[in-house]
Amino acid sequence: MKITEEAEYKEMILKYNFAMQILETELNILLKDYEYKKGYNPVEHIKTRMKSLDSASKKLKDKGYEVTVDNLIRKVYDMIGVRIVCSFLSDVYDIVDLIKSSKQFIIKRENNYIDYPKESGYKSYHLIVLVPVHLGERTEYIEAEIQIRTVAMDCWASLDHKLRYKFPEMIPEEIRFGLKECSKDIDELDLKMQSLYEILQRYNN
Ligand code: 0O2
Repeated sequence: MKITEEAEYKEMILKYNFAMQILETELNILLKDYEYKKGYNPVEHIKTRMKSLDSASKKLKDKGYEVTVDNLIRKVYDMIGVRIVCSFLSDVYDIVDLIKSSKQFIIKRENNYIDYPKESGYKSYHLIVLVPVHLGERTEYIEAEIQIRTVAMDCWASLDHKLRYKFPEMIPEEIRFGLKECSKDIDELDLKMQSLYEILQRYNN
């Protein structure tokens, strides 16, 4: 994928890399502090990535926008993406509250796709945050998307993602139906695991 404003794109990526480092550091501090205070680490794993130009360009085109640096900045909210995968449902909400309580980010938008799943069956909690990057005298606020979900939701999303690659035009109806059924099964599994976790906590107390 070609972008004509090469210098602007390079400058944008430089700043986005700064923002990604700031975001990673701040999340690390928040989560380590939480673990120290609660004596419990709610995170199974974290993945941070910068969206490729190809993938961002495709997203712009799919939405009917021209591929320009300005549109990458204004229309692609997840150039920087962080995925936090937790063991239990309650961990997801604890982490959402933790991030919302941080003075380092501004919460621009939140999408609760757990209580309100997407049509596909996709479930996850999304926070779009603004990360302040101090560049000499000025501060720029750079958008990043944080996805928080359980291991079970992550497993579903990973399969769905693979199928979207396999069937770029349209996932066959029987597979789409199967995926929606799996999404409901995952609901049940997460609720059962949550109950077991609560019983375990009672034993610990
Ligand atoms: P990738 O490859 O994961 O980066 P909008 O807010 O509606 O203007 P956007 O950004 O599509 O536009 O928002 P949305 O719907 O909240 O989706 C953002 C990201 O959530 C997606 O990024 C996916 O990572 C994930 N997601 C949303 N819906 C689904 C789904 O049905 N299945 C899976 N597997 N993931 C989903 P990208 O850029 O689409 O993909």
